[in-house]
Amino acid sequence: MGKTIIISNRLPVQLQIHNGSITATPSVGGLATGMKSVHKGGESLWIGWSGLTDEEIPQILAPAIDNALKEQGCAKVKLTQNDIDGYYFGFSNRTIWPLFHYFLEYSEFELNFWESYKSVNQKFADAIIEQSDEDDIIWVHDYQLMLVPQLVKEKRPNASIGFFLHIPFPSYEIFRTLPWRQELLQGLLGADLIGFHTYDYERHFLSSVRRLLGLEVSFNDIYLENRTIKVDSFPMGIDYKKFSESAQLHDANKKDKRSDFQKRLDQHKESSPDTKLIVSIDRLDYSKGIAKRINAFEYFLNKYPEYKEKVRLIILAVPSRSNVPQYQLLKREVDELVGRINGELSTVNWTPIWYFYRSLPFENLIDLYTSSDIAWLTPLRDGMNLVAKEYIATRTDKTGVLILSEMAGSAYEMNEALLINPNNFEQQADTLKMAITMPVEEQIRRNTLLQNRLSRYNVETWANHFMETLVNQKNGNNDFVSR
Ligand code: ADQ
Repeated sequence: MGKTIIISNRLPVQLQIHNGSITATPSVGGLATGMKSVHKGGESLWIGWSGLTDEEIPQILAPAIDNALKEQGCAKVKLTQNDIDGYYFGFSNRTIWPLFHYFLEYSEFELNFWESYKSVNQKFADAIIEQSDEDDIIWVHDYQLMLVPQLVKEKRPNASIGFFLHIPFPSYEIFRTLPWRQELLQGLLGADLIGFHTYDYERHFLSSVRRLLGLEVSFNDIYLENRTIKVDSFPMGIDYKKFSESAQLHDANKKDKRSDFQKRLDQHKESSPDTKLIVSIDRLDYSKGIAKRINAFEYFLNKYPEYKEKVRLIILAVPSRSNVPQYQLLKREVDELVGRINGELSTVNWTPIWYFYRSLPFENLIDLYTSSDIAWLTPLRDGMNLVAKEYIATRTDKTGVLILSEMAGSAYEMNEALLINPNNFEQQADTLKMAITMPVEEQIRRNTLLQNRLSRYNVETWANHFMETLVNQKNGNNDFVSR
């Protein structure tokens, strides 16, 4: 068995050019953390885009950048601004993202975007082919790179190729509206193992393979002439230990060690001990249902006015894809909604919504999770939703209530949360009331079960499970060929 190669759109490092010198710092995102056990120094390689376009990299610094990346076990794919506009902001985020999240009306079927997607996927495949040997294990991540498995398979037929989709795979009725539906499926079928977060996404994918390509599918195997492809669900976990230990440390911190953000939250608790804090954290993305959540909050306050001044909604929205028009529209909508509701309902002692539009450091994320009585997450569609899992992991005393949309992949594993339909305001108003009044013993009972499950199937288990299945699948196929 050869080395392991991981491929994702972005490398798990932040490059900084300062006064002609380069620094590459590892990023702390969920995927980077999850792959830690797979991406070990010296034994593996991570290929992806560095975050800087060719135009942004001074020629003279190119070798230094390559060296800095190499030290982190990374190699970059060279992309131009034009590539990023067409492949990333175009096809990935204006065609596939809305379509796969069931926002058919936002999905743009632009030939130029598609051409760019094909050419950039080829660039990724070329980089892999250049850096790989025959018997390597290659793990490709996510919707930006769905053509890569086939492009690599053609040149590296003996490599083990896995693909994992981090977003939902839509039902056949949605997927078939895409003009390049066959090409995308063919691209994925270059893999030996194709993974999804949930059994439903897996089922939707298999149904599209059967109906659009007419291939033989049995249970979760797809039969090709000379090999079989395994399709399975691998629900992604979190770095449970990191979140629970950070929360314990946070709880132990004395007053002088608390962050300014936490001090403000403490002040709030002290001045209004009866007011419940409800938190929601997402990228500012239309799939996360942020505007609907704000409307549902207003509905709740009108239905149960006795909770005015007794609850506060904190919305942390992380800026995302802000040069895609739909995201700009959403930003305006959320700004206006928050302004209107706060304007109409605030009193001298109370502002119903605290809205932060920014990315916060990890320690403030922990401040928010640990200080909030309720987490309210309402995606209209979400591949998994790791925030739901992170909130539960930080509840060291096991109190707290999670209200979670049924449309999130994580809802399948988190039955003890209060599951809601984000389009049903009546149900959400009643559920918020239930969460506010839930007895502590009931909270502890639910969170104990959730924490046990999340700590067992964490992100490392997830990555190892995928890798083991990939290797087994490849061994099985080798037997198949030699029979
Ligand atoms: P996302 O759509 O980004 O991920 P999510 O799974 O919730 O959604 O992950 C967000 C991550 O960002 C969390 O780990 C969270 O801690 C972090 N984060 C959020 N706000 C932050 C802030 N202000 N500052 C710093 N960090 C912040 C995509 C899919 C999901 C799928 C994941 C993983 O859309 O459905 O769960 O990939 O596969």
